[in-house]
Amino acid sequence: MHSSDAIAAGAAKFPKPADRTFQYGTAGFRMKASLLDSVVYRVGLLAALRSRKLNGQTIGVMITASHNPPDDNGVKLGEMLEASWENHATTLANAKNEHALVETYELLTDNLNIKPEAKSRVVFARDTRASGPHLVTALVEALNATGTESTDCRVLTTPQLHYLTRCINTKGTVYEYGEPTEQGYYKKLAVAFNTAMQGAKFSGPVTVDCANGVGGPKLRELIKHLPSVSDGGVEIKVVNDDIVEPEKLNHLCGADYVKTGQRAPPSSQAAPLARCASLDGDADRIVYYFLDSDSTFRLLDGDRIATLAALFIGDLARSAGLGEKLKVGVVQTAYANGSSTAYIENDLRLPVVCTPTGVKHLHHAATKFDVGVYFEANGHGTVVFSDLALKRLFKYEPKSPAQSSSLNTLRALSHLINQTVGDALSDLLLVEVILAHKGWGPKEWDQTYTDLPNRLVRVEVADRNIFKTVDAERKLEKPEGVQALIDGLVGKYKQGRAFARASGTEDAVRVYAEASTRGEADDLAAKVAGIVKSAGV
Ligand code: 16G
Ligand code: MG
Repeated sequence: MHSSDAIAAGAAKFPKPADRTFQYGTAGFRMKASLLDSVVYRVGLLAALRSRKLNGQTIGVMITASHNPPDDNGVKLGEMLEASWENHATTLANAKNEHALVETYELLTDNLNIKPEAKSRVVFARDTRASGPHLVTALVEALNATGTESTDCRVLTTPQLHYLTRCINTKGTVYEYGEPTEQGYYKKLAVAFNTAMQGAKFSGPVTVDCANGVGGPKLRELIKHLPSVSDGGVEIKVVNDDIVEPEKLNHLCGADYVKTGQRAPPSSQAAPLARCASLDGDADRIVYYFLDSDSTFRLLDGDRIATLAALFIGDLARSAGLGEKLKVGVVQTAYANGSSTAYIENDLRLPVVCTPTGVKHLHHAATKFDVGVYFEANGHGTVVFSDLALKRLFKYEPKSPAQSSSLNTLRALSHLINQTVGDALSDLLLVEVILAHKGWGPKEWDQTYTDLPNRLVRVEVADRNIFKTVDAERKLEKPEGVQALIDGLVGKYKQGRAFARASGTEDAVRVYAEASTRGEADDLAAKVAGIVKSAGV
């Protein structure tokens, strides 16, 4: 069959719901799984186009809705798409029937100078949601219709799929990333972890809540590759790893539950001062927390992981003799607590860059540093080493045993930390390594600086799209006059800071405020929310 006939025939099996308009956002497409058939089919077409455009480079496609409820699902390309390709995704998804779709597909092929005869290759995976296997059939239909060579990697975490894609695309080059298998992923992490742990010692277990998602079985698999507790390994207690009952996914557990509600999952049995961590539904996000001696809940979020990593890596670079040659920098968003930014700038003496929300913005900014540490407060993040930094790191001849030991740890970290995207499993091991080296429990980690009290408010308005931001989302440009009102308020609060931005994933505007006391932060947030509400009607 001619490919356009095949594409039309496939599309007819997965018709677009007439009353829906879809948009490729920061998290790809995400919604009720029952609405996604046509969208996934069209993302399959997009992946084929993208791969042909890149001369047969392998493209990853992930079917997941991360921290959303079990009935939702979503789909996104593994790489971080440029805005123009997000628009192509949106255009394909909204073509109203199979004829319009074929027309759009052919138009894109022409406009983007894509050679229809070029090879296209896709690898894909899904999380543990019940709707996953059915959506995979829509994806496969599109890949077959476009003559794409595809590999079904079945159930994986999002970062594992990113890992595989990078391994495949770098195989046989100087940038070879690793063995392109799931086992290869565990082995790489385990070897790096063992090396990074030399000279350090664990105290006590870490309990990891896996949100009843794909992180559960994958963490259990990873543990099999790590040294046992009797051999000095870290004791990882896995909880909330039920993937048999799909309705349990992200229910009363997981990173989003913990971060949004600032509370431990009700299932948590951890004793005071014991380390706890929660992953999200596709394991690309992690937060830590603990109960203080008086049983108050203390969150160690993405800001804390970033500051811990920047502190440790900055010290290692200096003690390895590479302080001048490895410039460490930190990337945050406006949601980062003001105290964390002050700590990085004033105590760690490292530069901080602020970007708009969304992993791709942070990732991009982080690649500008030799070693770029980036985390969103919600726990998405990683540390990226530039090619030049890696070259310096692996070429450098240590001048003393102390330099040599720091150098070994730093080299191991460059393998342990997932370079493709934030990875909850890799980040977990990174934090464990650092705490073990420093001999710190969660309390010592928490005491590095004191968070400013803050409040996040969700405001529903008639049309959130009228709220336009500038300056990395820290200022509102539109509606006109609103920013002046916010500025007028903020000035009245000690250490006050507030901003409002339209959510990219929900139909609402989010308001963030912080100030020197709980009462002031709450008051400022409520007043800014009031301003947004009146501007949004
Ligand atoms: C998406 C983003 C996440 C961001 C969140 C903000 C990726 C992979 N995910 O989940 O980084 O924090 O959106 O949500 O980029 P919001 O726009 O609703 O506040
Ligand atoms: Mg996620």
